[in-house]
Amino acid sequence: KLVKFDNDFLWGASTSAYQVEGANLVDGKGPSCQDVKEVPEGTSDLTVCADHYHHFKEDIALMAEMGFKTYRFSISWSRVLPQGTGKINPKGIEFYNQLIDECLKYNIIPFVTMFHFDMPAALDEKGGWSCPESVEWFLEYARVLFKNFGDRVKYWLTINEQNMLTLAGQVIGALHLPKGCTNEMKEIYQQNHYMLVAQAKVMSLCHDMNPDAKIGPALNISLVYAASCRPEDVIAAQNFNAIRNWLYLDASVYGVYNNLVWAYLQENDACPEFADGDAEALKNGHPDFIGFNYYNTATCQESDGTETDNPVADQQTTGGAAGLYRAYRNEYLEMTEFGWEIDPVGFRGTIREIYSRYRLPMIVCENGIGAYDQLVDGRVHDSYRIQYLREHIEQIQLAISDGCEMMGYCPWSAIDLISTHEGMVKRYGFIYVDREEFDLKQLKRYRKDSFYWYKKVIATHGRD
Ligand code: BGP
Repeated sequence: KLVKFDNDFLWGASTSAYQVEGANLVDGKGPSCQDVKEVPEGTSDLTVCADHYHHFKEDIALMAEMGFKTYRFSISWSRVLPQGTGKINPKGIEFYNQLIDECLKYNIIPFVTMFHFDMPAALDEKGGWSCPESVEWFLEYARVLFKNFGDRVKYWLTINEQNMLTLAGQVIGALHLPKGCTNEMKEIYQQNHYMLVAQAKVMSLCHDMNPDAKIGPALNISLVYAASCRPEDVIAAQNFNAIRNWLYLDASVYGVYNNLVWAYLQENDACPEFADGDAEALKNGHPDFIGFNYYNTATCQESDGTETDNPVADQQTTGGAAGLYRAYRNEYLEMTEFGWEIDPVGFRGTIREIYSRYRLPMIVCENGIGAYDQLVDGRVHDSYRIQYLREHIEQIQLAISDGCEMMGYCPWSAIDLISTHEGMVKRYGFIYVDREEFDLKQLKRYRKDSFYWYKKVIATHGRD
């Protein structure tokens, strides 16, 4: 029997600062690693994005019109601390104060990500997450956030998609290998370790400074299928599951390293070094909920000892690890225009698996379809988006009926913004941003068909 969505279910949507705000060097903001990286040909730079920085009132009014109960956005570290540490930028604090207050004006709960791929350039130059000091940098930044916004922000997300950063951080442009690095894998897992420790310490700090606030990770979690019922394929799928998903959640929730991953790291001489107090810090930090992004599933077969660069098995991660698993194209699944597999049923499976392992309430922080939307006579007929989201919402309802605790759903994205890889052509929003007539003062907003549809979904608590 299908269980209804609770009246307090948090319907909303997501954005991230560097992809939506624009104004990237305005009002004292320091550059982030995203601002200084070379803009790949055919994509868009970050100077304007959707100019949410100047349009946030209009944007939040549109979100309120859709009936949002929450808005998941991120704070730009270098807008608040232009050098990453030290001097605070008052204009940055003022901007986020206004953004938060604007949400609260409409009873929209701010759900705030602390770090979404945009390390301040000043810290990035020093090595970013490769520096042991990065733990302290993140703590200092967190203190500034909790102190300035903790009276009104009750939900925090630590690091967006730490697993994607570890598995594909160089592609995202937010993780680097220091010059002369000889053991790439060890280096990457050391950076991952600093992030895990930083996150654990920040969760503890949050509970100390704002006892009524709730905090959790925002990972990209997806079910991993075996390509067949051959036992070797099943073992390969378990390996990838551990490397892709459980490493991060086991560390955040239980404060321990996943044993399969630890064995894999040992075999490759890539175990991270623990500083004094790290093990304790990991144990002490506890999330109140699990935030996760879901776009698609992954499928694996036994490794034949070689690597494949098959890109379709998983959205952003590589084709496999020699000897452990090999990526496989799942022939049962359709793909988006951008080649991402679509798997609503796998969404239910993902939710079930997370819940049975960790028994914590969950919120979906991202889910959606990127497409070449067309604006015609002021309308965008994005029936494909409606279909995609409807099918995924149905699976959440099934998962709730399975007994899983779901707090909310924040598809990607509230409004069109810059895609991590494709620029503005790959759109996700309910609200279309017209950058065609590139009049930067205007960047006119249009309600897509999915806007009206989502409004109805929210008003009817999940029925449309
Ligand atoms: C997630 C990121 C987002 C977002 C989304 C869509 O991994 O957290 O920042 O961009 O993926 O990806 P893309 O923009 O590459 O289509």
